[in-house]
Amino acid sequence: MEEQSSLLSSFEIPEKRYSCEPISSGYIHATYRVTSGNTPLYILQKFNASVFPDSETVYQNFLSLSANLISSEYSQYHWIPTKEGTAFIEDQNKDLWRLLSFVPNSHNLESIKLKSQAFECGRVLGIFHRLLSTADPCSFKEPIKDFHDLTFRLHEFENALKTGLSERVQKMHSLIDDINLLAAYLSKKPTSIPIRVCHNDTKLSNILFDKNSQQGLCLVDLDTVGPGFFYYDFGDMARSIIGNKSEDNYTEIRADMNLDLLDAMLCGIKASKLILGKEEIESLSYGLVLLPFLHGIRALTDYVQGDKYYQMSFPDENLQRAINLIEFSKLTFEKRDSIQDRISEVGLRII
Ligand code: GN1
Ligand code: MG
Repeated sequence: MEEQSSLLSSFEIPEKRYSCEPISSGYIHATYRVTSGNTPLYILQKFNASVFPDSETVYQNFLSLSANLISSEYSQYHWIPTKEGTAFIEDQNKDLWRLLSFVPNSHNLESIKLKSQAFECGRVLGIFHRLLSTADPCSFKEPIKDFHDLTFRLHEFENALKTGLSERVQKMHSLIDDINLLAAYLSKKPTSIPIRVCHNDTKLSNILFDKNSQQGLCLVDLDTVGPGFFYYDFGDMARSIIGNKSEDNYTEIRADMNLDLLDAMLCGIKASKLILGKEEIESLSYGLVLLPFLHGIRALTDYVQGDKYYQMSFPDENLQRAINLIEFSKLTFEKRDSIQDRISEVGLRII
């Protein structure tokens, strides 16, 4: 990790002996935890500029967010500039690196076991949206165009089927019926939903908890922030909380979900005092079908195109992940009515 340690001298931080260890979760950037002694202090990342070609937009969005997310938790999460005052440094290979603060005494969870944890996740999501409810979504540029746009993602997928690796198209064939069924349902998009500033990557691993109190602290990994619908952030978080099987669990167990955890997450949103519109509340079960589907389709598109987008740890990872995600989307599709009933019963705050 010498290369990483030497990069640190370019950033505006105290001169100390730091060590860097890789963090393997995350499919886009290469991430390292920077410690001094046993204390984690920073997150160093080799930034994936082919996924985020407009790195300046990512930085500007982070600054705009920080101006709106006024709370003690978010004030601990910052982007540390270089000694020259820039957001990134470039190494000899022209790769960009950036440094973020490690929120003190925080950790993230691999899975949710307790209702109290699901409640905290919902509360963190609600606070994020409440703090941003007066921000102008137009002042946040989309870092990746059409990121959660179903029509665009299906179009990419269909192109991949025509131009991708034919032996891989064969291997994924058994998923096509489910994809068609879900795409038909999802094509009737909810209407009259206001555009909000959304996080757009609210999965469980992006939620920090306090190590001692186990309280939820904040959402991190803000690169995908941009205009969107509340049901995106709800659906992405809920899918990663209530499922019995994470997207990268490649064991044989069947997908299942725990609706008591969904209730708890909804109670957390209610406790955050976030106010939603009636149509937004009615769109939440749709979001819980949409988000796993979108991630599944994207993983499958990448699989068919030869694994160019996501970082992989083994050869068929994209296919395996897509199978998990599409299976989960189908489950939430089949249970959509009881899911929406539970949502209504919680009595979220309505405008
Ligand atoms: C990517 O790298 P990571 O894990 O933060 C992806 C998300 C997906 C996720 C898979 C920019 O995020 O959309 O949810 O993989 N981010 C991008 O869970 O594509
Ligand atoms: Mg991310």
